[in-house]
Amino acid sequence: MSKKFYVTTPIYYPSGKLHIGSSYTTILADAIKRYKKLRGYDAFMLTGADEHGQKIETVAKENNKDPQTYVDEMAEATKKLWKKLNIEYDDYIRTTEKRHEDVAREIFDKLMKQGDIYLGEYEGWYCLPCETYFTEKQLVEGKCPDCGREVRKMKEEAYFFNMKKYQNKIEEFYEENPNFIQPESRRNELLNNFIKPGIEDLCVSRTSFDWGIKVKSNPKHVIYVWLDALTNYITALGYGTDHDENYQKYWPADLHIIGKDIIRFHGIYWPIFLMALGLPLPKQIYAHGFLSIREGKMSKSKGNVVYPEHLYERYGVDATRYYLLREYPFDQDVIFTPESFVNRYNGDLANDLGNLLNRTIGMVNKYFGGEINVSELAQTEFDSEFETEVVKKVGEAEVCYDDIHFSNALEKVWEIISLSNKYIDKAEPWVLFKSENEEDRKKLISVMSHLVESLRIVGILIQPALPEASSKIFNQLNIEETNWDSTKEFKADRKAIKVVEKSEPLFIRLDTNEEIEYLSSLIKGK
Ligand code: ME8
Repeated sequence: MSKKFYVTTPIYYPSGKLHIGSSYTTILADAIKRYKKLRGYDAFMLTGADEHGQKIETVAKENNKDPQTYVDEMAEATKKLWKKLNIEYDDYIRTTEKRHEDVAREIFDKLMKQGDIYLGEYEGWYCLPCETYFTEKQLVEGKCPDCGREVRKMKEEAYFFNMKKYQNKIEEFYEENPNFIQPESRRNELLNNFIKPGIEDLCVSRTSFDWGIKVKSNPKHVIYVWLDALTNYITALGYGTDHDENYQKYWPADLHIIGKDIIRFHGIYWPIFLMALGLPLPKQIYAHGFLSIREGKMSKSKGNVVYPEHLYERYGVDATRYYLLREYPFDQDVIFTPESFVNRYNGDLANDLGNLLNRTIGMVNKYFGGEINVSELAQTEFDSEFETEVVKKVGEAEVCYDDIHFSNALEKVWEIISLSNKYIDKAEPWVLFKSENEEDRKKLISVMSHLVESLRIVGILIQPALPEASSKIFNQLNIEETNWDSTKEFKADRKAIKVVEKSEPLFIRLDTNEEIEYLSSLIKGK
């Protein structure tokens, strides 16, 4: 039986349209799932929507909709977006679904019965018009940080989770599993700033609003949105029901992908909830940095948000995926700039990769009428070095993919592309073509078959990130052998070559100034 790999994204709040930040998280999860599938894993990807809570209730009201209608519409729109971005998720969980609500309610009940959740009193600064509690620290000059009005100290009955009980257990777990949180800097931050100083008990119910899962034994309380939301990772798999095959097969998650904003919930509370339930903990959590623009945070009210539609409708899905996966460093924030987008597109995609394919197909047609019998090839002096270098880069790319360093993995793949373009310049096929010598003709066959083989390898390596471009390469070069392991051996005479008559450009070159202007207009704001 093949090994399994379970990867998740956060379940996003449907409080507004999703921008390219959340698209990145989802694209990364999809690329990882595709990669694992290529490596022979039985890979399962989960995404979904976090549909309860006061914020959603309020936004629905602002849209003159009841919350359920509002979240239904948002879920449809989000699923459409993921389809457009070629996200191959296996399940889409919504916290308003019965399959989730029933199990989340039981989980809360169980935790209460076994004494992990107790009834206490919540005290904080309450803003009446906003119906929200704030801590002292959150107040701005003693007033509500949202509306600026007076707040008053209020108390209400609330349930709490006894986090303190798990203090030692979680610390031990962190010590024993140093790779649990990636990148390491975030792990250390969490451990030193939040865990070691002492974890406070967490308030896990609210009585101030209605839109949520009601506590079974005390329905004036709704379950705190994070306890509700985090359990999605197991409820989606059928945990706690009599059809829990997916739970049995896929849990524990191999990787939760999240943004750095929600690391505390995933790195501390989620493992503690699981410990309390006696369930295995996820194997790894990867928290990526945040995407912003030069001016700072993208913000709807400032009107300077880049939505994924802006990119994929104009530049294609693969270019959008490539940009995000290539530009995002593993352990830092990233800034979206019009210049970097256009450079990546024109430089990496249109010039380097697009031209390599285009040139190769053009030459096979011009020199051989589109078909070559590769059994007649004669090595050129550049071949063996080229082969060795490509195989080395394949190995390096693989290590990066395994470590979820996608940007570095793609960098390695582009090094293969660059080696291939340099190989053309060195081998000078146009000179070999002009020669009357039979040996030169055989060398020309070798050059062409080396180029086709390197494109075959590139086509396989880019599959997780650029699924469309990859299949276009395979189609245009008539390539059948596309399994990952076949990239480890450079075999120029794999198969007789037969290419399309005219190559279809993978990426049409952009007018740099025009596109920079277009992209700049998106982030100029109101
Ligand atoms: O937090 N850059 O949902 P959410 C990069 N419902 N990524 C970004 C981003 C940015 N500027 N903005 C958002 C929630 N993200 C909860 C999650 S999970 C059990 C519950 C991405 O809609 C990033 O992945 O606010 C971040 O963690 C997530 O969206 C937050 O999404």
